[in-house]
Amino acid sequence: MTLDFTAWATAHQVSFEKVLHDVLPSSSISPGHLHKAMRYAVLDGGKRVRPLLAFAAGEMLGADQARVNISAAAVELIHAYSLVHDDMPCMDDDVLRRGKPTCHVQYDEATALLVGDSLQTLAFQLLSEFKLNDDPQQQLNMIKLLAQASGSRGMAGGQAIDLLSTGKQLSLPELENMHIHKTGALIRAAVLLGAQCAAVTPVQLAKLDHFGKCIGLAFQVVDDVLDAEADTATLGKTAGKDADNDKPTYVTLLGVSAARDMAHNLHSEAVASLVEFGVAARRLRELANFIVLRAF
Ligand code: GRG
Repeated sequence: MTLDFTAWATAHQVSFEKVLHDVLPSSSISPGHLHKAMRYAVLDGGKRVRPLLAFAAGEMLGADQARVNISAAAVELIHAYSLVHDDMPCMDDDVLRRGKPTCHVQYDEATALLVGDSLQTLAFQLLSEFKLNDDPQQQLNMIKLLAQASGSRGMAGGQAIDLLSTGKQLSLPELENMHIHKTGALIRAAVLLGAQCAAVTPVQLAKLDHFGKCIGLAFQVVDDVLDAEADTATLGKTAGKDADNDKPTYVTLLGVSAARDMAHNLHSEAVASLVEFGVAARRLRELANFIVLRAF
């Protein structure tokens, strides 16, 4: 029997929690305070969208589940680090994340900084410690991919552009450039890292790359719509933050209705790039639906 999407996603979310539990250092190991804070930032929260994308891509191509677990964990650790640093007073200065106090509020700023640093380096430790592909060159490509996606030409660079853009009027291409880096790069990497645990062809990788790019941008457009429309309790983070911080968003630039249209168009483009995978791409299609339709 094939599981419906919710059952499939829930099963993965539950088993992935155990993977994260195992890869994070125990709080009984020194320095226990830092390890406890790392676990606080990663465990028991989040939709795990990036890991689910890695699982969907990996399963579609017949990848070994244990290998995809490690790839997915590496991406989620980078994501968790970015949230911890983004919430700090020197950046977004937020007090609520995943329905609980942010890391620097629960602990302190210095600990939050070290949590982010340690989660980031743990991600690369995992990618280099475990065998993820029979071809060592492919595994090196995976490490490079995550480094590029999270560094100054990826997520961190997007965050830098974001910080500079506060209070400024950005054009649509400028806003797109910011989000392709800040949010899109890691989502794209999640798809590709899941796929690269299998023997994927360059043509397949290019199709998945396009899927990841479209869905990564759609994710941000939807996030902007939700930020403008949903309440704090529903989001588990402070709602209306972008407007309060005078940040350019798809909603401020286009209005809610056109932002939704844009998300729909990106969704269609993403799904179109899965055609050659046929029914095997079912989970990726369902995830695309989930990412975009959560704002409708
Ligand atoms: C600090 C280097 C550095 C980067 C920060 C990702 C990021 C860059 C900041 C997060 C701020 C933000 C709200 C971005 C918008 C989209 C986004 C990434 C939302 C959070 O991701 P979800 O919705 O969160 O997947 P959960 O909690 O479900 O994992």
